[in-house]
Amino acid sequence: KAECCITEVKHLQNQIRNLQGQLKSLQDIINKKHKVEDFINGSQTNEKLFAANGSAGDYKTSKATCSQAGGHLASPRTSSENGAIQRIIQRYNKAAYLDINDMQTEGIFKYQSVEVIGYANWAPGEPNDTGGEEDCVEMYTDGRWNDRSCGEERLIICEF
Ligand code: 289
Ligand code: CA
Ligand code: CA
Repeated sequence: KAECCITEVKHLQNQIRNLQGQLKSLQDIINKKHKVEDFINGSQTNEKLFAANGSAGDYKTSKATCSQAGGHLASPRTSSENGAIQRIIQRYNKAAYLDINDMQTEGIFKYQSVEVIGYANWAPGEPNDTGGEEDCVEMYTDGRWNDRSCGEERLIICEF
């Protein structure tokens, strides 16, 4: 009986070693892919991968484009995510819409039209709702936000 158990334990130990090896290989592949994404057109935090392919559009088009790609229009919830999006904006030197708007109630900005924002990085004096028609939010190359009309042409950055 004892012999049987020793054999089983050894077998299990072998399996664990194999799994550890496979895990290490997978981690190496993921790390490499992260580097490639960063090198091409992506930028990431621990949680999210942000990406652009150079295409541009107004807010509605930007949202639809990201949704078709299986993601969402970028909506930063932390300064680290804000920085990751900013890096892409700087690479393309073109401002981008965020998935944040105050369409429902003037002055109350929400993520994806649903949840009141818990993080913001407004530029000085913003949001100012210029002309009473700025319900979308763009990020400048310095990472600051400006409320802006939704019909401008902006770099499309999606999050996955
Ligand atoms: O149409 C007004 C916009 O172009 C922007 O003009 C200035 O940069 C600031 O007043 C912004 O708040 C405004 O969104
Ligand atoms: Ca507004
Ligand atoms: Ca504004």
